[in-house]
Amino acid sequence: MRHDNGGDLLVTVLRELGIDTVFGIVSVHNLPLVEAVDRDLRFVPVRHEASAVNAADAYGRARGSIGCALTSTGTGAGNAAGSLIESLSAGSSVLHVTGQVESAFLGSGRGFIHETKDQLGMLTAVSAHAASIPDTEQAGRILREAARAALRGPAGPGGPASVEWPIDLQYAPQNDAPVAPAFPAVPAPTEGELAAAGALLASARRPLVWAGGGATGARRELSGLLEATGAGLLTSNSGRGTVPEDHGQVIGNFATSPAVRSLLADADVLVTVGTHFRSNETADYGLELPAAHIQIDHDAKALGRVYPVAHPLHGDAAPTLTALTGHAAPAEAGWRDRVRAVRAEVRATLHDAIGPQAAICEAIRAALPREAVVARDVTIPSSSWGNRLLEMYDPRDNVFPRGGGIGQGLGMGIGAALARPGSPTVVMAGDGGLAVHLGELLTLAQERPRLTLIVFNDGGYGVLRNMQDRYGERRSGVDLVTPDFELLARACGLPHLRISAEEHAAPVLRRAVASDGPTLVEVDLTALGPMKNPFTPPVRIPGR
Ligand SMILES: Cc1ncc(C[n+]2csc(CCOP(=O)(O)OP(=O)(O)O)c2C)c(N)n1
Ligand SMILES: [Mg+2]
Repeated sequence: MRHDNGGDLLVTVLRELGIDTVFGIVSVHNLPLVEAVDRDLRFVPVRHEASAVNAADAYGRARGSIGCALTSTGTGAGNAAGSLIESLSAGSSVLHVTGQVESAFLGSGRGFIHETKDQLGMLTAVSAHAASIPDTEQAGRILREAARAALRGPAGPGGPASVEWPIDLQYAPQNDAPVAPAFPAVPAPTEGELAAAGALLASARRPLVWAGGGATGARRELSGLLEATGAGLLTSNSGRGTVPEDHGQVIGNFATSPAVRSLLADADVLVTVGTHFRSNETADYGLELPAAHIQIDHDAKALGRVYPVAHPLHGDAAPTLTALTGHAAPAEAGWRDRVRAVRAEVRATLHDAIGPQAAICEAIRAALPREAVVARDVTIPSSSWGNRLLEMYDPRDNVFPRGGGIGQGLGMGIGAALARPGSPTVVMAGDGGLAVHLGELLTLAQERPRLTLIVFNDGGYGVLRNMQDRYGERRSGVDLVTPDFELLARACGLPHLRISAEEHAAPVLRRAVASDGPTLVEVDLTALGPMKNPFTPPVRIPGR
């Protein structure tokens, strides 16, 4: 099939992927792509390429599929790098298409506009897959292969895929022979491995399960295992919502809490599914887990990488869980109740510890429909309660930077809100994280999605301020000038509401979430009052 130019071909490929909205910044090095997308789909002009990738990433996460970002050559592609690192860390699916200088000048060092040294090398370093389009015959194949590589699934863990496209080739007519890229074989454990792991599971009297982001495709299967065994479910942050968090056996993202540590000490078998055991979720790998450990992962390298494993099962989560559940037996009497009690205890303890912020947590949940995205930047309210206490019922609603980089929440929220226009989206951001990409307030004002942006304003990088206070160092680099958010919102044409006392939370959030457009809700943390103890992050300070 012949296409008039690269833009038309890109639209064809995006339609195959179910993508209707693309994020980016227009440039002389992507004009044909942006024009075709704007004509046939929806092009969202964000204000920084990093946000284009964040928005595309969250668009994919919110739909359980893939998003697309368009950037320019050189600085534009470089600006995207930090957010590609986030997507790489998350294994989330982004097709990033960027420009390149005219093919005649590639690598010539003549200073062609936007030319950069080894752009493909840079993209290779920050993407799961990177490729250059060399001619007008192979562009379709290369774009489809990139999308396939980006998608999580039997083919691999997924991640960002970057494609650079010389501008002369973008303008040229394209020949396309659509062929679906072949999928490699799905790994599966052997019958013997399953039987041995199954025998251990059958003997379990006090079982626990731990689910990570690799389990999110196995929602039914995971629920089935909980039902058959009476096991409690711990999750990483990424695994949240795989089984809805109002299920009585879901303890959730509380593994390092004292009550869960003692539950883990009493458990006799642990089944883990698709998790990295990241440092923040295992107290820097110091958390103790049962030795009778069955681990399921479709990445062979993950098996036993962090914790010793008695039964490594190399396979896809859903079929492997189904096979394993066939061997399961009910836990001892009382274990299910113990799990429920721990579930209630960890929640009550955290609720109490966060003081007046608990009212905001409750008000967000009460204002939102059951299925709605809550995108979270790296701010104390996210790290303390947003990542744990605020219930999630579907992993697609649970959007946060898995690599922990600040500044990505608003871009992610915009992408998620445009991916799911039928429901409201909430963004939780700190004043510091929001400032990183403050320009995206203008994207918000322009696109007007159903998005409530909650800014937790404490006049600086609160979490680092707390660390410096706690460890007795001077305050360095943590106190920030923050804007008058009411004036700022007005300047952008955004409604502004304020929460400065617990009793404001419910009415303000109800009103913001019910609106059919964006609202900036500022939480005045000084007026609201402190948490019981200043929050510090779960990181080890070397030497202390
Ligand atoms: C890209 C990046 N740069 C720096 C950091 C270090 N960092 C982590 S949290 C944080 C403070 C964020 O401030 P704010 O958004 O206001 O949230 P608060 O801690 O005040 O609640 C900083 C600077 C980071 N995580 N990511
Ligand atoms: Mg702050």
